[in-house]
Amino acid sequence: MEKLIITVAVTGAEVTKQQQPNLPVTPDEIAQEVYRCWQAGASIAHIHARMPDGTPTQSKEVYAEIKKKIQEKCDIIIQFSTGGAVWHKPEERIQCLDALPEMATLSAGSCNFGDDVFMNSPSFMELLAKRMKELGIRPEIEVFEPGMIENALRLVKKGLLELPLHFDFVLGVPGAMTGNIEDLVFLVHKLPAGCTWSVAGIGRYELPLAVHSILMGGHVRVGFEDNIYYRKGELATSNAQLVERVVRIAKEVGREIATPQEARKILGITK
Ligand code: KMH
Ligand code: ZN
Repeated sequence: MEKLIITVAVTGAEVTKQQQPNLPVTPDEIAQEVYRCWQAGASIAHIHARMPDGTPTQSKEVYAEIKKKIQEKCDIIIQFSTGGAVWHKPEERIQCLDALPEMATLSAGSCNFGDDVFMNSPSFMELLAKRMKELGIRPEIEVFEPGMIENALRLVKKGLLELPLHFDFVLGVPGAMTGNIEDLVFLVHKLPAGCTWSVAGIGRYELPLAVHSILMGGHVRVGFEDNIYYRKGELATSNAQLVERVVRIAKEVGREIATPQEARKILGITK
């Protein structure tokens, strides 16, 4: 089996310091937390920028500062979020690409998101795909619902994305697809041959989906963006604690952990 790529989503756009006191928010805090996760075995850092007061921002300047600070510490693959927060406008969301991450997310459709709607119109998806192609940024296709795989393949047909793609199944968002094992198995079977995939289980879905992905040959995303607990009723002490658990489980079942350089090779990133 391919080595395991662990993505850590350290901050997200929704979680607050009130909910999780160890949430990294400033560029220094984010870079330090990413560094600790890299030491623990993460090979991709999924980044959302925040203003000093914790408000989510898609400012390219803040993203550039985070990138610089991470790169001073380690060689982890830096992946920026073009998803931002539900209230960010498309023109704000796309800005972070100008800070030239190695990877960026491309959410492949719209869905309900808690009490909100996460909007990704066909024209915005096309714009994101075109811009990433121009800038040589490797997209990660975010899938919250099965139809989003078809949306991504439509972009392939239009020549805006190329196979094999890397997908991330974000499962358990209230309002979108749940994160039961049969949901994951169903999605994996819909992917064209040669594509790679990871799974980000939200809340209580994080750990069981990670374990199944390890056994199924997929990859894993963990972190405070998706889940702030270590176990029911017990907050995690850091994102690194969540990464360390995945590393321990993977090693126990004989799945080796990919370094960032090995992850680049698996994902077809040339650096
Ligand atoms: N914050 C969500 C509305 C992404 O990073 O690309 C969208 C999100 C997806 O987090
Ligand atoms: Zn995100």
